[in-house]
Amino acid sequence: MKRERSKQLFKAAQEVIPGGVNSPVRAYLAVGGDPLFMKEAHGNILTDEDGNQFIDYNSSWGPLIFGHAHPQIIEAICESAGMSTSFGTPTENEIRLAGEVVSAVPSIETVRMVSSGTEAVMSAIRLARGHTGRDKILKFEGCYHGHADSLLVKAGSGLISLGIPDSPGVIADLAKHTLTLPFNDADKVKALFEKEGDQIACLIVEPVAGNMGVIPPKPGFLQALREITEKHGTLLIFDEVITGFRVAYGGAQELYGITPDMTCLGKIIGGGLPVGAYGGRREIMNDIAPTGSVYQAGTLSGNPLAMTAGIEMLNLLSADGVYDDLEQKSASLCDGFKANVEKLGIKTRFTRVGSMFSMFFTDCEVVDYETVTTCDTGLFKRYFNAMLEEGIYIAPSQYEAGFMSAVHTQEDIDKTISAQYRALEKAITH
Ligand code: KE4
Repeated sequence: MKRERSKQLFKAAQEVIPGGVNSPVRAYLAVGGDPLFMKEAHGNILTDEDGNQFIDYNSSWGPLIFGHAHPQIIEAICESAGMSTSFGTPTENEIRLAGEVVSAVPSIETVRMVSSGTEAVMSAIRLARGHTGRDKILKFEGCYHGHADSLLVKAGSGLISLGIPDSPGVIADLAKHTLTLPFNDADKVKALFEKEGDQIACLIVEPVAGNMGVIPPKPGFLQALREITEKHGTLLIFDEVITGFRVAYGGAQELYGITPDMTCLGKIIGGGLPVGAYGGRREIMNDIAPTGSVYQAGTLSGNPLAMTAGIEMLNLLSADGVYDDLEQKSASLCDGFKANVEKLGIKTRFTRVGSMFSMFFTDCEVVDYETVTTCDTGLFKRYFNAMLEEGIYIAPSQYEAGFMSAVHTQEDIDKTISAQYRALEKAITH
């Protein structure tokens, strides 16, 4: 596979950008080699700067559930851009997107748009602390909620991939207010709350963990979090930046029937443009400026292009049968992968919730950070590179999710399954 142009670009990028990338996971540190520089993408096909083409299962880390450069979304963005790229004033499309989010997501009565998932979570945490007057927050090891200081404690995604669960620069005086527990262990949550529940402002959780690879909640886990937080006056925050509009139109809270106090969104609701959002019950959200005194602001919050892209994306997603189709395609792909690893006798574990899925190179049941770190990351590294050679693009880390889109065809899926067989054969023999 030719990689000359990407190599040249990576060299040039490192002169002017830290590590040559604008986000660490893109640097391929977990899988080796120089990162591929993409030139364009249409539907589910990526084309890199050397002209190599790939069937894409990374989906820009989740937002592109209707594939790249969807004509309806692009047309709407172009029309919007022609009327200005930003006003810094309220616009009608902010009402339209907020209205669609409010009607779709059970916990949200009002919602504030921001420009990234990190900003959404950071703001929700500040609001929870302001609303409750409490300082402590609880998160789960291996869950990733963006890079706000309070959340860079035993975090997932790029931090696990780089083996740095905590980040330098996060001061101890702040980190000490962030409590962490193993994901999927309700008993430990109950015990902690019995001790200090009255000091905990919020519990934030990815209802389906997507930053340790995909780890579904154990039956009853989310219900237990809801009951325990309710009992202690702690706000339950679902970080649905990945799962929002991914696992169901109403997100994981619709799928599992659990209503949190606040929800953070991102990725899909921006249609690939920079958006984040946080919302919840009116009595909580009214504490946010200008109605309340908890401050949060943003020059490009509610950006007209991002609002337009989000409106079109949710328009596409709200059509009949979209989620049934995503379910069927994702099941077909994962069944094919399972057949491959069985034939080759490779110890793996599979997880999947709707169109987000993972294959772990381990023989241990993966339920939390500790069990997920039993994976053979050396085998994953060989597998990732063999998949690239076969024209299949997956996330460059064992600890990220795979995503199916509505524009993958059965032909793409069949092609992927046979390509994966060859990639696995290569990975286990080197
Ligand atoms: P952003 O600030 O990256 O838009 O969102 C942060 C975030 C918050 N919550 C969850 C559950 C998330 O998964 C994320 C970001 N996800 C990672 C990939 N797993 C973004 C990729 C990257 O860091 O480049």
